[in-house]
Amino acid sequence: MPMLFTKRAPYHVRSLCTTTSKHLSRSKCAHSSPIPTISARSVSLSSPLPKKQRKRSAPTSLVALATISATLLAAWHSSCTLHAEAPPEQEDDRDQNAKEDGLVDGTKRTFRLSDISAHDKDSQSPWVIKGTKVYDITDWIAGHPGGNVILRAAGGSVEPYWNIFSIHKKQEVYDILEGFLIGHVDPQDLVDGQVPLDSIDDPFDQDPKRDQRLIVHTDKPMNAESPAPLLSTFVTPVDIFYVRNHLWVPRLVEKEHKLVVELDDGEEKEYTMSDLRNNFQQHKITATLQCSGNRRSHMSQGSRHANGVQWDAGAIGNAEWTGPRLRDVLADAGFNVADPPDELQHVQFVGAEAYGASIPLAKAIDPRGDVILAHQMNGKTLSPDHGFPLRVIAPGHVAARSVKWVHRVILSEEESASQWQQRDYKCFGPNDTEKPNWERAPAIQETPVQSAITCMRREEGKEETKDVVIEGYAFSGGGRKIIRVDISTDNGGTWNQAETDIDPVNNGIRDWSWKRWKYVVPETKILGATVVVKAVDEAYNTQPENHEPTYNIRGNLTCAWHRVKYDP
Ligand SMILES: Nc1nc2c(c(=O)[nH]1)N[C@H]1C(S)=C(S)[C@@H](COP(=O)(O)O)O[C@H]1N2
Ligand SMILES: [Mo]
Repeated sequence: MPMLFTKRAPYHVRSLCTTTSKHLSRSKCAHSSPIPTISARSVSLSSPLPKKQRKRSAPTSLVALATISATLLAAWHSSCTLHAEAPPEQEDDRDQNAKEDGLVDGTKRTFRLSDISAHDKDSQSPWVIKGTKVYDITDWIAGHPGGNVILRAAGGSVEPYWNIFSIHKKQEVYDILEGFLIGHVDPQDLVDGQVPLDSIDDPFDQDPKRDQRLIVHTDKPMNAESPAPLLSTFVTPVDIFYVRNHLWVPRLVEKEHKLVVELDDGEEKEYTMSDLRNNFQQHKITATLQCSGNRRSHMSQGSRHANGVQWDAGAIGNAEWTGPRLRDVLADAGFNVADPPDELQHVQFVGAEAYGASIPLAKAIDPRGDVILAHQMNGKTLSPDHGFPLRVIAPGHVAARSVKWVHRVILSEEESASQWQQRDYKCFGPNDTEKPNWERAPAIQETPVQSAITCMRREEGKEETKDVVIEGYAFSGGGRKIIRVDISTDNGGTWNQAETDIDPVNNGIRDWSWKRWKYVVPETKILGATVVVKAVDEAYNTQPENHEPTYNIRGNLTCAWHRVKYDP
């Protein structure tokens, strides 16, 4: 039986502190203030197709459907455990007749919702509903580029899924589906001519509960950021670590979880979680994850509206991650990490819910690249939102490449074919807003230098002198150290340096963690003033003064000076 859609009231979100980029005050760092109700929104992902498909073998039936997206080809890897093992089911005669009749004229038959729901993912003949039409997708599954992911919808409406995988919303896909039409939903089960909402499967209904302090931008899928003032510790607590999900949270069982490594010759090697924990040296790295969209709202406010979730400065966090090196696992699987073939350039990762991304092979096999397959975050088993039981951590690279719920690693000549590699996480010229050339822009990997103000508060015990402590983070991609953090309390007219030796000193060669900084100033000096921060990394890269030069329609990699007015 499909899970039922629970008619939940929209989330009421409360957080300790609401920070906005324009306005951040002492009082806001200290106590709670309610945030307005945020209603559930369904997020539609951009969709057109990447031209190149990854070179690898595919079932022959797939060729016939090759016009459907390479994005779903990536998803195709994600699902191998969902079906096929189910025992043969006794179909009732009516179903059989319906199917036969359907071949002749599928429009004549009607089915009760209760009958349709029996044709779920475990059934021998899975059905889906779209609108009020019923389709038997049994013969589509083998060839469906998204593979068994479509079975998630079996027994109910396919629409909630196609709202997520918006790539389906086009005529050629509808035409394929039409070939599987077997009838209509019985009018007795319709309300106002439609399938009632409460019978529609909600892909998100197994999502975990989240900490109420997170600032929720969308709840299905969950996109929630840390309230900036809570980013006040070197290691960010798991509960308030930002959550960025494109889809639902797959509920996985550690004992059953397997990681498949697909080598360049197509050979596959499988690892259980216990193999990964016990048969490899475990590494602990402290690394910052930053969403490509962190501070996007600052770009929207400082330049023009940029598409995507309007994150403030809290789509970033620093954590301790533990697991084996990807390099060691690849070597164990039989890959020559010391001398890889030239044409192999990428390592693709596939998440169990269908997300996918890739990193350059050079990063994956660099002994100092520290790419790990993490099963722990801050010393504890990963939480469902952050990738339980296994996720990639590719430190120094944009967080979109640190694939959660990873269950497949593929060595390839090509990047991941997913929309998150081919389209969403790229930048374009400030002028390139109408029809950006997706193929020309490279996928974001290492990230530029960044800094932000997270809190301004009166120093404790210094009430008479009324010093204000300004705090924040600075971070750069590629393991480049932050060498300086510059602060201005007159909107960029004059500068001083912030204190940066707050956190443990990194003696390693690369710096995967943010550097927190602090600057203390008499309150009288900054009342009504605009405080600005900019950072410099070891390559002497720094941040642009304004948002316009780095404006891009996707709002990725916002990194202009962060300006906040002090107005207690
Ligand atoms: N499987 C999977 N991995 C994923 C994502 C996802 O939606 N699914 N989101 C990516 C993006 S865009 C970001 S910013 C990080 C967020 O990681 P977090 O939710 O643990 O903070 O995960 C990345 N890995
Ligand atoms: Mo992200």
